[in-house]
Amino acid sequence: MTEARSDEALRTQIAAELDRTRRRSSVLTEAVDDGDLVQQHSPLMSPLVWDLAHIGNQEELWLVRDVGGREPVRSDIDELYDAFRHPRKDRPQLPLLGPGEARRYVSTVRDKVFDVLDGVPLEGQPLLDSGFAFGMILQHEQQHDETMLATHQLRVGAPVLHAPAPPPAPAGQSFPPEILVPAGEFTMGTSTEPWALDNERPAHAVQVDGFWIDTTPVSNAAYAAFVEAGGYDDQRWWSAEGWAHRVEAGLRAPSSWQHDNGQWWRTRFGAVEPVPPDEPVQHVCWYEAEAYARWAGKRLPTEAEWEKAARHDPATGRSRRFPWGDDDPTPEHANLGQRHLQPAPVGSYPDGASPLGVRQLIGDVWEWTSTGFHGYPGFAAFPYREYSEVFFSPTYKVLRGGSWATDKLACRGTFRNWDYPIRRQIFSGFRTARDAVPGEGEGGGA
Ligand code: AVJ
Ligand code: FE
Repeated sequence: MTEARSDEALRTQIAAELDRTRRRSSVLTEAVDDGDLVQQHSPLMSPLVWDLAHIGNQEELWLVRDVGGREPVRSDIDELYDAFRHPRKDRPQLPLLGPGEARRYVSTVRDKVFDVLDGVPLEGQPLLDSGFAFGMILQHEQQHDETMLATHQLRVGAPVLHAPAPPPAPAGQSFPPEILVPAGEFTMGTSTEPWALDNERPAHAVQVDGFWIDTTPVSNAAYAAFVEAGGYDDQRWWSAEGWAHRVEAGLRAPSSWQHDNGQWWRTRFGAVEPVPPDEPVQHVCWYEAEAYARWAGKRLPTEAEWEKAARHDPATGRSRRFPWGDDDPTPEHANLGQRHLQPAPVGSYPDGASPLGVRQLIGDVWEWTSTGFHGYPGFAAFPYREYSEVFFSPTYKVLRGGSWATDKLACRGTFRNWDYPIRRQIFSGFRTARDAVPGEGEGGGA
């Protein structure tokens, strides 16, 4: 491929991804009426109309003004859509753009962005190399699409979003419940993935002791056993902060579960249905995940353990982009991109397994790790401190792997998400791990 050809291909790809991503944002904001768009469905979330105009405002700031060097479209509204100025709970009271104005605004910005994309070099400075700024803004919109979906899940009312259920897990397969990852060094993070965000960089060697990790995320059936064994009433399984939160928030089961007529039901995007036993549990907070793990005689994996399980190839010693290799995700690898509106049953996606056979690390549910959000050795904020650096703190816990609601561009083996340990409106689940006993995990590396 000549350079001119590959530059052209990159521009075409960026344009296609911008269109594809905006179609999803449109579905999520056109599914409800104007009243629903401006209303706050939960104090944890913004009104959907805020997310929409905020998507356009970030795009304007970075691509129209910074990369494109163009005049502002609307410099008067920057302050309204600055996430650091107004907490989510206060956003409905702001003089926000209305639904029609917000739609016109994002489309005016987008027209200018296509014009900028036509003329700007996609190399020569870090913000432009490989189209990074466009990749960053695409991922930003996709992240807000996932946030808007969490708002839809909290919204009360008749269902407005529809999608086919994921296919059942392949019949007749067998796999061990947990997998041994031998001790040894691996490469964590990346210095080469073109659209990786600052907190994923740089690549660095990490020594990891041998450990066992669950082959799949923890299922609803397994989690219900914890609930029914009285797990929410037994302080032994909870950390001090976890127990205090359990009591104060009155937690009894995952968010959206109710027990009725001898079985568990859940509300999913406005529809009430039995909790499917084989699906990964979701809408649990870090404290619940921690308590379940302790009850099960396990613990949460560290972030390094999770990434080693997901990326390390023992045959070559290198780290892959994804568990299955370096190829971009397809529907055979993982449940991503809001193709379905729920996780796939545990044991799905054998083609997406890691070299050692760990499944469903990418997609389905975000997985809580035991690790606080921090910068890797050699971290440098890029292109702005407010994406990651200002959140580096042990009070934010790292989640990995993306959910069924995460776009394939906004998720990879190195991608890091974070949230407070009490949050569970996100599509969060987990898997458990335990130390290898001496002798089990030795000799695999070093
Ligand atoms: C990476 C998901 C924690 O939603 O707060 C969106 C992504 N940053 N706009 C968030 C983000 C700025 C971020 N998370
Ligand atoms: Fe944002």
